[in-house]
Formats: sequence, C-alpha cells, structure tokens
Amino acid sequence: MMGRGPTRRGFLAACAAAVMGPRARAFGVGLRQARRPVPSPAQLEWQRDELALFVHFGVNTFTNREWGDGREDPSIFAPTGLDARQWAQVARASGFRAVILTAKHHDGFCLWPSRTTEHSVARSPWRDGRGDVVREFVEGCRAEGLKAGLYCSPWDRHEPSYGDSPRYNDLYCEQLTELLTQYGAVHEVWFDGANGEGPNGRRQEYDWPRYWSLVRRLQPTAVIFSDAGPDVRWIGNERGEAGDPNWSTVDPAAVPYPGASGDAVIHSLQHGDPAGTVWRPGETDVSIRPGWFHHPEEDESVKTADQLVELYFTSVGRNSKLLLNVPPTRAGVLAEADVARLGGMRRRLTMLFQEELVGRQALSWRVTGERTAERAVDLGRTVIVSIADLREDIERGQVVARYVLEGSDGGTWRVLSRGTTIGCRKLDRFGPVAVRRVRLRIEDAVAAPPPVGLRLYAG
Ligand code: FUL
Repeated sequence: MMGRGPTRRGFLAACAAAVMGPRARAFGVGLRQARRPVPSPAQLEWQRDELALFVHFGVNTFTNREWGDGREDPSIFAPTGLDARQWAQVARASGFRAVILTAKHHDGFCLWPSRTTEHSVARSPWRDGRGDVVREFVEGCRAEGLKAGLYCSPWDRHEPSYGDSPRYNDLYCEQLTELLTQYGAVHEVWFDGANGEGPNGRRQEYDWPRYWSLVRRLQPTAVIFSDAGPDVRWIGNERGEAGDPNWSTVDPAAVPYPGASGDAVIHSLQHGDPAGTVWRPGETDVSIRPGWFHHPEEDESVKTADQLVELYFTSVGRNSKLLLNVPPTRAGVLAEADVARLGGMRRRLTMLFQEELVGRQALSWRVTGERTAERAVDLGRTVIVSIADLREDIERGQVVARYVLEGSDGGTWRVLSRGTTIGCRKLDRFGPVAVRRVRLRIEDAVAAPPPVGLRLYAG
C-alpha cells in the first residue's frame, strides 16, 4: 500500500505534536483525539440523506449498449415521452433525497446543448433540437424538493482533442463550467476515473486538482465524488456492499488518483483507515438492473424489493450512502417494474422501522476503560427485537472499532450481534429475540468513545 505504514504515521504524529504546543499538552489533550478528522457540513448532510438515485440515460439507451464509442449519430437520441419530473416523483416517493444524472457518459454525448461540441441533444430530433435534459432534470428535482447532482465523464470517446491533454482539459473544464453555472445548485459532482487513449494514440492526462478547484469555486457547497474523493470516495465495488469495517477516515496516499487500480486500492476504498488523516466517507453505487443503462431484455432481471432492502442494510447500514441506479427507458421514464420494486422497498423499510422500542427508557453510559464503554437500557417489559440501529456522533469523528450487543430477558446475557465499526449508522439484524435488557459493549476504539446512539426495532 503506497505511502502507508508506521514510519510515515510516526513522522506525522511528531509534526502534529510539535505544532500542538505545550498548552494542549498541559491540558492532557490526547493527540489522537485532538487530531481526529471530522466531516464538513456538506459531507454530514450528504451522508444523512442516506439515499440517492442514479440516472444513467443517453445514447446508450437507444443503441442498447453500456459503453458507447462516440460514433453515435445524435439523431438516435429520440425519447418519446421524456419526463424528468416522473424520475423525481418516484425518487421522493421512495424515500430518496438526491438524484444524480449522467449529463455526459463515456460516449461524449452531452444531454445539454453544450457550446463545446456538436455531439449533444442540440443535434437530435428531441424537442426539435431545442431540448435540455439537464435543465428538465434539475427543475424536476427542485419541484420535488430533491438535491440534484451531475456526472460528467472525463473519458470522452467522441471528442477529437481527447488525448491531447492540455487541450482536452480546457474543453472538459468548459463543460464543467457550463454545468456548474447554468443550472443552479449542484449538490454532488460525480467523477468517474475511466481513462483511455485519444485518436492520437496517447492516454489523456487528467488534471484532477484543476477540475476539483473549479468545482470548489463554482459550487462551494457541492461534495466531490471520485475514487480519490476529495469529499466522498467510491466504496470499491458495484455490488452494493460497503466494507466491514468501514471507516470514513482514509489515508489519502492509499488512493493517489481516481482510477488507480490494485488490491491495496480496493481494500482501502472498501474499509477506509482507522488512522486516516482525512474524512472521506464511502458511497455505494449499484444498479437495480444488471446494466447501468436500460436494456429491454433486462426487464425480467430487476432487483426485487427484498434485494433492495438488503442493499440498504449493506450500504446505509454499514456507515455508507446508497446511490441506486434506476435507468429510464427509451421513452424517457422510469420503467414500471423498477418503480414497483422501489415502492416495495420503501414499504418494507417503513414496516421494519415502524416501532422503535427504546422510546423514553433511560439509556445509561458507563466508561469502562480508556477505549471501552458500555451503553445499557432496561426496556421495562419483555419485547421482541430483530434490528439494532447504532449511531456514533460523527460530528465528533468516528472512533468505535469493535463492539458486542447483548440482550437478556432476566437470565443470562446472550449475544445479539457483534461488529467492528459503527460510524454514522450501523444496522444489525438478528433474532427475533425476546429481551428486556440490552447492552452494547464497546470493546475497542481508536480514541475514548463518546456516547453511542442505540435504537431497537421489532422488525
Ligand atoms: C463506471 C462506468 O464505466 C459505468 O458505465 C457506470 O457509469 C458506472 C457508474 O461507473 O465506471
């Protein structure tokens, strides 16, 4: 793993101690506590939203491909009943708080009338060439009270300047500028790391620092997603599974740039790093279908409501956020089957979390050691539980590394679940078990743990 290991950490710790000064030391502020990373307000809000809908739509929808080669005739883009408001309505009704659209995928076709290229909706018959999917999309989101995010692929298989690095970087920054200045607030900018060769046979060198500082300047409150953040990282797979453990802290040197490959990179994306110096929570992206774009032959392979609920538990329930892709059809609407499955997912989740059992019962918190503590509650009656919802106060950082949850109905304590990290939200399913008293023992942490939230559900 690049740049990791005790030597580098030791060096950083020594530097930190030097700048901390005698005052902090005199007050006994532990170095690790004082220096633990915390989320920015934008990262905090991003994670608390829990669910975002991903919308892959473009020429691939019409060619029935996953990756277009950039040679598509723009006239094939001809949705017959595009209704971005429907995307947003479905998203809101299913409990999603944000939607991210592929404004440009690898084929280079722009869903907005970009001044930078002819490969766009402006050359299509849709709305007589006067349409703008990005505009309809952001308006649909706003009308439904949802946040809008944009994906603009740096890899561009149409653009002739791709591979001529400085020239393409200028063009790409112009595209970003159009997207980030003409459509109001953009809450997430999604950068894919895919990188190919241009027509000149040379690999394009992306200027990530330039792209990111442009986003910062034009949309200061947006979170920037990529394998290498800077705000939000890819979770390392497209199966919908966050790692366990999953730290929101990372060592930035472990994933030096978006698209970096290797087992160490994937490990670090999946798990983060308890000693990481930067707050960069993981986003779990997965499609409701086998592909990212809509293919009619996959209509029978839409994930079931139960599978979607499972994805919620393996992403949101593992200190991550779920970015679930639901691709519009050639008509330009979300398919009936997908809408039905999303509705099923929402109903099941509402049922599972209908009745919280701790309620007003007093929760005790006892510090049992330097890095250990115990949360306990007497529910006052015997109840059936099957879900525990644990939460760290992540505004103060993430510290829990190992815990065990136990329950008793008067006799001996039995283990309900064991876990590693908690973070923003950890959901454990077990049982169902009859309990009257429940205790959560924090067995290990990377700093003294502040009180952890505990809620219980019958499920
Ligand atoms: C990948 C892309 O290559 C896929 O087509 C899709 O957009 C996915 C979300 O990201 O890297």
